[in-house]
Order: sequence, then structure tokens, then C-alpha cells
Amino acid sequence: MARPLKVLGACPLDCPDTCSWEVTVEDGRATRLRGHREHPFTRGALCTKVNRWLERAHSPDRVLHPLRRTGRKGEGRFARITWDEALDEIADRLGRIVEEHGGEAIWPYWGTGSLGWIQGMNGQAGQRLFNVLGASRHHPSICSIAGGHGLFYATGTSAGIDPETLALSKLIILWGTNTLTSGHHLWKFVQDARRDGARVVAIDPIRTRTARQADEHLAPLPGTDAALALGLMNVIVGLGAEDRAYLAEHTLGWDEFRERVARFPPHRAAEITGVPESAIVALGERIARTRPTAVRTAMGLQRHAGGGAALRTLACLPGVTGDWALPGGGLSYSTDDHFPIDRGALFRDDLRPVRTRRLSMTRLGEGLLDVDDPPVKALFVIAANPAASAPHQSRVRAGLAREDLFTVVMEHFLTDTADHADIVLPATMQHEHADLHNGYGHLYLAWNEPAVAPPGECLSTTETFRRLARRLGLTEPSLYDSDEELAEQALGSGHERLAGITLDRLRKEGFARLAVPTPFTPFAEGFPTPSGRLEFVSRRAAMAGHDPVAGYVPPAEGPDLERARRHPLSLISSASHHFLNTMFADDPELRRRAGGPRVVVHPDDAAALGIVDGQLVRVSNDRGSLDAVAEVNDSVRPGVAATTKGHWPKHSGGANANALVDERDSDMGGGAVYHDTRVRITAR
Ligand SMILES: Nc1nc2c(c(=O)[nH]1)N[C@H]1C(S)=C(S)[C@@H](COP(=O)(O)OP(=O)(O)OC[C@H]3O[C@@H](n4cnc5c(=O)[nH]c(N)nc54)[C@H](O)[C@@H]3O)O[C@H]1N2
Ligand SMILES: Nc1nc2c(c(=O)[nH]1)N[C@H]1C(S)=C(S)[C@@H](COP(=O)(O)OP(=O)(O)OC[C@H]3O[C@@H](n4cnc5c(=O)[nH]c(N)nc54)[C@H](O)[C@@H]3O)O[C@H]1N2
Ligand code: SF4
Ligand SMILES: [Mo]
Repeated sequence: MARPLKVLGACPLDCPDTCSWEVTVEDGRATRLRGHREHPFTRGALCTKVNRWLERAHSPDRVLHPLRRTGRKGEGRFARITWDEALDEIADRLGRIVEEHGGEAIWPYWGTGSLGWIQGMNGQAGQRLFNVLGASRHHPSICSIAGGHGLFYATGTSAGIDPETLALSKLIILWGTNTLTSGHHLWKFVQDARRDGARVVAIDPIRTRTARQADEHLAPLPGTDAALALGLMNVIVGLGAEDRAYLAEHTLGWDEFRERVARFPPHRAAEITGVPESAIVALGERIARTRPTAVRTAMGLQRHAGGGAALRTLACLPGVTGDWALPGGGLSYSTDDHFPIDRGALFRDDLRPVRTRRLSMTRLGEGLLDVDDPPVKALFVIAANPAASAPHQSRVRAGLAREDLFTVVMEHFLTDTADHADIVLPATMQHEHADLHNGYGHLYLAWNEPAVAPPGECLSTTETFRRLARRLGLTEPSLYDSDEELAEQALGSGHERLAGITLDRLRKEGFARLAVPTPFTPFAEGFPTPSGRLEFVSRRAAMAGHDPVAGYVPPAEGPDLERARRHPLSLISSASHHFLNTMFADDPELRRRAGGPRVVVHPDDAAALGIVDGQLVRVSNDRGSLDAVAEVNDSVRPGVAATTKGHWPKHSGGANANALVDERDSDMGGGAVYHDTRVRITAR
């Protein structure tokens, strides 16, 4: 037997941690996967989900050959075909669709199954081909866009501070993020800070596994965080603890913003948020006297009508206290924007023959059912499972069921979405293809070297599109660039933060930290806004039709509307500990550990609704319904019902939480509003 080989790679999943990993290969087969011990974030550990990666790769359910639909759409009946047959059929159908309806009738729908710059969402693998065809552009709005826009108006970038600097904080506010579930590697830095005396506060309507580990937990009503932040700033200003020198030198619009803050005294913030006034005052006082204070937030918080405004206003808090200037202070969000990847070179928008429209990921139902200029006639689903992950499930399914829609799904497994495909193409998994990654919860780049040959007839996304381009007879040379060439182009921006980071080096070492100082305090000198300051008042926001001054935008389905009378609870469907979005929800072991859909309700609400623990209930509204087992306990605040995202509809009675969620844009960027959802709960 040959000596086992160790191949360095990286986890491709939509998780801030982007772990570096090491695959052990014996006789051409991957036999072990473990976290890279030297990586400062990974430190040798992966997670509950990805520890099952190789079992998943070797699963008997894996799609290993191209398939053609034989049953009705959604039924999931397929017959094996050859790659030649698949490519011929796709080329033929695309050719006819472009001729009859124009290129915009094609929608390449990239999901977050892989975030890679070569194979995945970040690089929108295959988009050069879609550019040449003049296809509609995909707007990846599902996850973090509202918050990104909100931060952009305040700080000029969606990139917050380096999460590693949380280790230097004296007060860490985990605001609407369940760190121990959704990116647990950050916890080590939180614990480092604690050892040096830091206090940890969680702000979440749910007492999550993270909130349980915090020193203090505040549970606001969903979608009211900006009001809470304004209330905290009101307390700080009331104490005269605002940093006047910082405000004068590094911020814009303090006078107007101070007036707004003045309108949110603690009693009003308490009324809006449902957090006791005394808790708001106490936390405000603590922030006032603690430097540095860091706010750590992620994506969950923004999935509301006012999600953009919430992140924008949260970013103002460290402006009032001057924390942005201190290592260990400021706001931590996605670090994506710190990476100077050469998107232009990679995406090649210049290949488009004409300007093309943009279709929003969160509005797939609308895109398939209502858009008619031209209608979408071909849908390419690449590493996405929208039949389970996109809002307003019944509309998404009705769209996917359209007989006149030609759907190609590139997948590892026969998901609910794949069940609607005309053609399913077998895709490689991460340890079978090459890719380039950046973490969005840290500052490291990673190279993923293929460790084993693809099983069956699986092909990588890039190779699939190279073959399709050839089949379409396209001559544009850049459609045939190799994965390594694409990586070189992505890394070729010449930016100083990439100094010394070459593909060769990444290949050897597996990962590399951006060339920035340690500790990295990106906003110590100022902000990349037009004024170079933190903008409490933003002309760019005003020009985009938003309030010029940062503030509070209430939830669309809050407790004070007519709708709430019929739908007494606010539903949150956050990250499951055992799944990654809808991935792994088909893994037998993880499914066993997670159990079926559950909905947690506070004892007071349960009593009012006549529901008991363990009872089968129906969660419903006018968009749809979901059957779940009720769990009655006080880990959710009154007025809130909690479930998790990720369950496969076909394993759970045909629906998951997205049956209840509206296809409605948040205030900024067209983000999704998953947690802004009123429901009623009745006994089954
Ligand atoms: N295990 C696991 N890890 C994951 C994922 C997964 O599915 N499973 N998903 C990955 C993805 S795609 C993403 S985007 C990230 C998301 O990472 P996070 O943002 O950390 O995760 P979420 O679970 O979406 O939301 C976090 C918390 O926000 C709370 N929340 C919801 N609404 C509000 C609100 O109005 N105010 C406040 N204060 N809190 C609110 C929820 O109760 C939840 O506990 O995680 C990634 N990591
Ligand atoms: N109710 C509710 N719904 C939510 C959310 C929520 O908080 N609540 N969160 C939303 C968020 S944050 C996100 S990011 C979206 C995610 O939604 P999607 O982008 O649809 O992600 P997944 O559901 O994980 O589906 C990814 C699919 O890609 C496949 N895949 C993985 N890797 C590869 C690959 O390399 N190649 C190919 N071809 N396929 C691959 C996997 O098998 C999987 O079926 O869900 C959203 N949905
Ligand atoms: S899902 Fe996140 S924590 Fe798990 S291995 Fe991937 S990057 Fe690491
Ligand atoms: Mo996400």
C-alpha cells in the first residue's frame, strides 16, 4: 500500500470560519478529514457538520451521473444519461431559448453551497459563459446584503473589524449572532478576552447556546435592535460619556444624530423592544465606562424590514464612544470586503453583448411567476436549494413546476430543488476540485487542492461550463481558462494587502493572512466614506431614498399591527446546529441528532394558545403552514416562536419554515426578511 498522502484544503461552506483542512488520502481514497492545526482560527477542529463530510461524499445517495427527468416536475424520477446527451440537450434548449426570447431569459442562480472564487458563489463560476450569452445577472441578495448596505452608509464598507481583535475587548456584545452554532471558532477569541476580564453580553430574542454562555442576555422583540441601540446611546449621552474629541474629528452629522438619539430615552426604547428599562440603562452605563467595547454581529439580525437600518445604527454606537479607533473596539461583521480580490478580472462583465437585467435571489418566486420582459425560460441552479431555502416556498415551487421552464440543477444530492430539474448534473465536492477561498469571519485566504479524483462522472462547476461552452461552439478564449489561471487572475489585483500572497505560496502553506498589521485596526485613521469619517448622516443614503440620518425602521410584521391580532407570534428560523442551511439535513446521523421540525414557544404564549410541550402543532399564516412539535420553555421570549432553517421539505411533510416567510425586500439592497414573519400556532 502506498504511504498515506496529506492534502491541504479548505471548507467551502457558507460559514464565517472558512476552516483550513487536511485530507488524508490512502490508495486514492479520502480516509480522513481534519482541521489544520497551524491555522490560527481553525486550530485543528472542524465542526459537528463537516466532521461528517467524508461520509457524505461516500453516501450511496450521491448523484454520480447526469440524469434526465422522467416523471412530473417535483416528483424526483430520473433516468441516467451520458454527459454527451446532457450537454447536447442543454446546448440545444439554450440555443432555442436565446433565439426566441433573448439571453435574458436565462437565469444562472448561484447559491451558497460553496463560497469559492473558482467553483462557488463568490466567483459565480461559469458567469463568463453567461455573460457571453447575455443572460440575466444574479443578485445574491439572500444572506447579508441589507446589513452590508447599512454598514456601507455609515462606514463606507461592509467590512468591520478583524474578529481576532475581540480578544482585546473588555466588553463584547454578541448582537443577534449565535456564535457557538454559526461559526464556533470565534469563541476562542471571546474566551481569551474573558480571561483578561472582559464581560460578554448576548442580545437575542432566543436564549441560544451562545446566550447561555454569556454573562448577561437581553431578549428584544425581533426587528427592534436599532431602537435598542439608540436607547443605549441615549444613556451614554445622558452620562456625558460620548467621546467628544472622537466625534469632532472622525464623525459627520453628530448634531442631527444626537437629536435622533434624544428621541429614544430608555423608557421609549423599552416600550419598543420589550427589554426592561433597567437593563437598557445598566448596559448603557456599562458601555459608557468600558473601553474597548466591541459589537459582534452577523447576518441573522438583519433579516427584517429594517435590517439595513439596524446594522447602520449599530455601527454608530462605537462612533459615539470612540471605540472604532481602538484595537478590540468597533463592530465586527463580514470581513469579505477586506480582501482585494480582482473581481473585474474574474467576472469579465465586458463579455456581455448588452446591458442585462438583474434578478434577485430572494425573489425567485416572482422571477419565475411574474417577470415577463422576457420571462425566465431557463434556470441554472448552481449549488443552491431554493425549493427549501428561498422565501415564500409555495410560489417558488409553483415557479419551479412550470412545464415551459427548462431547469438544470448542478448538485451532489437529489434535493427538493433537484426534483424539479429537467437535467441534473453531478457535481464534485470540495476535496475533489480546486478552489480559492477567503474567510468572512477572519482575514485568511486559503487554497483548496483537489485530494482525490471525482467519483463516478462528477465534474467541477468550471469544467462543466468549459464543456458546455465548447458544445455551444463559443470561441471566446477566457471561457476555457483553467482553474489555476482563474486563481492567478483573482489574486492579481496588485493590492498591497496581497503582497507576497501567490498561488504557489498558498498551495504550499494552505492558507495566508492578508498582509496587514497585527492587531489590525482598519478604521483607526478614518473611514472609506466620501467624508473620510463615520457618517451618522449620509448623502449616499439620502440619494438612495433612505433616511439621511441613521435610525430605526420597525419590522413589517411587528406586534402592533392588525395582522398581529390574527398572528400572535413572531417566527424566527435561525441556523440549526446540525445543518448548514439545507446541507447535511439529509445526513442520517445529523438528522437523527437534530430531530424533525420543532417550534419553541414561551410558557405564557403556550398557555394562551392552549398548547403543551411535545404536542404536534401547525404553524401557519396566509402564505402557508408547517407542522412541527411544540417545545414549551422560556428559552424564547414571550411573543416569539423559534424554529430552525434547513429541514428538507420532502422529509418534513412538504414544507419547512420558508412556507411561512414572505417574498418581500428588506429596507436596503433587497435582502430577505426571514425573521420578520408573523404566525399563529394551533393544535393539530
Ligand atoms: N450550524 C450552522 N452554522 C451556520 C449556518 C447554519 O445553517 N448552521 N448558516 C450559515 C450562514 S448561511 C450564515 S448567513 C451565518 C448566520 O450566522 P448568524 O447570524 O449568527 O445566524 P442566524 O442563526 O441566522 O441568526 C443569529 C441569531 O439572530 C437572532 N435574531 C433573529 N432576529 C433577531 C433580531 O431581530 N434581533 C436580534 N438581536 N437577534 C435576532 C436569532 O435568534 C439567532 O440566534 O451562519 C452560518 N453558519
Ligand atoms: N427560513 C430561513 N431560510 C433561510 C435562512 C434563514 O435564516 N431562515 N437563511 C438564508 C441564508 S443565510 C442563506 S445563505 C440561504 C442559503 O440557501 P442556498 O444558497 O440555497 O444554500 P443551501 O440550502 O445550503 O443549498 C446549497 C446546495 O448546494 C449543494 N452544493 C454544495 N456544494 C456544492 C458544489 O460545490 N457544487 C454544486 N454544484 N453544488 C453544491 C448542496 O448539496 C446543497 O443542496 O438560505 C437562506 N434561507
Ligand atoms: S462549516 Fe464552518 S466551522 Fe464547520 S468546517 Fe466549515 S468553516 Fe469550519
Ligand atoms: Mo447565509
